[in-house]
Amino acid sequence: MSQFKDRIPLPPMNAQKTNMACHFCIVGCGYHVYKWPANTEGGRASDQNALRLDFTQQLSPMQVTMTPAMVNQIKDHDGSEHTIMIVPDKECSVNKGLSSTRGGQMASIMYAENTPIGERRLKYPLQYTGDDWVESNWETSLALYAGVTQRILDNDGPDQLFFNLFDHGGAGGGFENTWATGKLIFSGLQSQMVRIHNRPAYNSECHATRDMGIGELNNSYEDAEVADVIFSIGGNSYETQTNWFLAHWEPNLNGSNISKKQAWFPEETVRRGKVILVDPRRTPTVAICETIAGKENVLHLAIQPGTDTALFNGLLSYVVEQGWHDQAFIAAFTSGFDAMLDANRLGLDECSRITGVPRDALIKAAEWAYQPKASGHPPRTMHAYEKGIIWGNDNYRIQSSLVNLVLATHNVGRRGTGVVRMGGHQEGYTRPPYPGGRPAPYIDQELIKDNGMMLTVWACNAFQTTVNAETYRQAIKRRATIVNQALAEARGATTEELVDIVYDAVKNKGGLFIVDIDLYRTKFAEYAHLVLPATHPGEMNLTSMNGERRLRLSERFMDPPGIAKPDCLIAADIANALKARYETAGNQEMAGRFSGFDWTTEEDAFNDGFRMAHEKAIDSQGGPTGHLATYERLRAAGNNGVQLPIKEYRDGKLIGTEMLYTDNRFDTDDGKAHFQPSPWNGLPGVVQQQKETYDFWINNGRTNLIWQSAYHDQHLAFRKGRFPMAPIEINPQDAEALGISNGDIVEVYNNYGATNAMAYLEPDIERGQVFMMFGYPNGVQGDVISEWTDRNVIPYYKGTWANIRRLGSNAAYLRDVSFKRRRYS
Ligand code: MGD
Ligand code: MGD
Ligand code: F3S
Repeated sequence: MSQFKDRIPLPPMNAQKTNMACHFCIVGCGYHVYKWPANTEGGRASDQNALRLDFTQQLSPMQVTMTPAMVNQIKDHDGSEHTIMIVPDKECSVNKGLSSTRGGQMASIMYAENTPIGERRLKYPLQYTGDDWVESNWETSLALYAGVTQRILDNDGPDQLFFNLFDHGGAGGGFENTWATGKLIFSGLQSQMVRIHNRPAYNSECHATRDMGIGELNNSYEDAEVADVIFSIGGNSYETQTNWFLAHWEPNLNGSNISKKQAWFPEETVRRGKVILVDPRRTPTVAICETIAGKENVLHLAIQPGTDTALFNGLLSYVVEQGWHDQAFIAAFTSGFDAMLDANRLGLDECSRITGVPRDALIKAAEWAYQPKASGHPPRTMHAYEKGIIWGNDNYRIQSSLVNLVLATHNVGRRGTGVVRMGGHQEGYTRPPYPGGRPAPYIDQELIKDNGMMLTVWACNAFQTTVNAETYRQAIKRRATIVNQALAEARGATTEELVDIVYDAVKNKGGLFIVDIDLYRTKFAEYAHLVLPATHPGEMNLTSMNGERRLRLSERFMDPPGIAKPDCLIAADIANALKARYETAGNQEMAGRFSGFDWTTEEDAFNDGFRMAHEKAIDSQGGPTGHLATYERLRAAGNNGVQLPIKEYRDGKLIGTEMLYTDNRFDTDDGKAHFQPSPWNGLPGVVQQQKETYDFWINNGRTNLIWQSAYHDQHLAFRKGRFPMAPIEINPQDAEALGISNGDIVEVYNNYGATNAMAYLEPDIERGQVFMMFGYPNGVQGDVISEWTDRNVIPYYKGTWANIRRLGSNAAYLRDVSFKRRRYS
């Protein structure tokens, strides 16, 4: 935490200045990092500080965004102390100088001694002795890791080696780290028993749209600025992709962008942007859109949970009846339209009955989004979706229905359109091909069924974030304890003897040997046997791309805590340790599988992976010219980076691609976009049964202030103080019926499990529904979610019903917590 409470120190003119894309959400806002010797400061005159702003006079509004949370004091390994400032970059086209409540605190979450974050960051490898933790070193830890791995691999094969593994960009991801882990696990170990950090199998969140030929990040943020209509489905963008919303939706919705639209589309009728939001909940985003755009330009379709497929099929059927589909485009560039329409046709009355959306509102949505404009041109409608349908009722089917509607109305490949994920993290995927099939194995269930001997948990925490989480935790804890009991008997054992002991416990007794690689000792790590300390952006160099495929390099500017290492180099260390063991054993063939990790820096991993990926036909969106991106060129490209795929390197600049599919060639074998039948089919059986049994739909997701499982936030008084427990928003009338007041602790329970939360009375929540923050350390919503998945093992996180009862209140919470509404009204 900054030592400066009364003022913000200014960076002196000679402060070191580097680039950093915010490592939290997909938007990847650009920031500058200033670093200078502690106890020196810049002056207030514009020629005395590195911001080059004149603080001797009142600055104009929004000239700079700068708060005490953007400053911290750090110490490097050589003992030198520095002040750091991380402020948003005005020249970055992504955020245009804006920060969010999450990114704006990046300086505060950097490692600094004598702060809560500093105390809790992992500094050294930790080893469990069976009943206690001891600090260890890399050599001993890697010897144990490689020893157990080798024993299992040789005797039982790769499918006994399980992984919970990140696949994204930003912190705990990035091209360097996905490549290194992929090369270790898929090429070296050749295990298919891998799940992704946020879902229980190795699959895509967007199988359907990809199968139809459309990658999920196909436009630019600028397209949201010039769209006639933004059609937002299952997203709460103000809270979850904040600066995409503020810097790009808002200028369209508040009408300030009309001249830009006129310049882009001189032939067409242009108007202030309208927004349609599909969400069973009246989200803070809906409320804010009404303030920005005026209620007359906002249409909130408060559908019944899980009925999006019916909505899109109904809209499509109506649009075709009206003749608003693009027949020429369909004929020339797509296939399967007629068969799809036959399967999906749904009358407007039936659509209204299923979705609960009034017929008039359905017609209004269709007219706004698809009826030709006065100039005769079809509207430019950008469709943006996120977890409300990705974790919705049958991911594959919903996405098929959505993309069918988009294709029929040609809302892809034209500026001002696009059918895109709003996104979660930044992207940063580049790996050798996954060795398993599709559907991939349901890893959580395999572990619950006592399969697998070793589990590596890498930059994720399923204890707080998976489905059916209570059952999952019970299984893992039970199996971890079997190994603990064996380890507790080992006294004075060498590493090889420990390998024997662990192997016996996992082979013959049903145990599970667990290794967690993280920044912190998480709830999951508490049940691990080895914990390895990783670094995050700022302590390492890292490349990622944002939601408009913008590739940037976040530069290392400080040393990591203790002997923590970048994930890519941890993966390399593991590979090298295995290689050495196989060489010692005289097994050159196996040693060869772990070769090619002679890296010393993150840049080596980048060059081996992202830059060479094109030659190995790997899905990195780097395209055939990925090799053009070097660290040096990315450093020069700054926070605006380059939008992948890169077209060329010309005049000292990387030239990228703003929009995909402008040539109407899609990512299929025949180059055509493929319609897919996806008729409405109701809720899954287990979920329908819950709905009939319990009183409340337990809707769940994110809140502006908290990032994911709160891995940093839980250590920050400002965040934890705001939410001491997972908040659950409930309608005041429902609350009254259950005797619940603001701040009461409630239990949420059903046939899968039970969890606690803290009640917030919120009139915008429908009766019979609640909204609970997911993944919190103090109240895990996943405990009450069923194990149901779609055909590709994508879960239905948003679909669970349960009962709620009041447990009581906590006087300290009541004293400290604010119950002010979070909605604009
Ligand atoms: P995170 O908090 O993102 O949660 O689920 P997880 O991925 O399990 O976990 C990141 C972990 O990595 C933290 O422990 C953090 O300390 C660590 N970490 C951060 N940076 C680094 C790094 O650089 N290196 C290493 N080694 N570790 C690092 C999130 C998941 O939850 C997501 S993304 C989604 S979309 C799902 N959403 C969802 C939902 O909507 N509802 C419900 N009920 N459950 C959900 N679960 C899913
Ligand atoms: P969620 O809150 O998970 O966030 O970003 P979002 O998808 O915007 O869910 C969005 C909405 O889905 C909710 O408002 C919910 O009411 C709605 N919903 C639930 N069921 C249905 C349904 O059946 N149909 C429809 N149409 N909607 C439904 C997620 C994104 O956020 C992700 S994936 C990550 S990893 C990041 N995490 C994150 C964070 O942890 N905190 C903050 N503040 N921002 C984040 N940004 C990213
Ligand atoms: Fe960070 Fe920008 Fe998202 S500041 S959390 S990337 S909106």
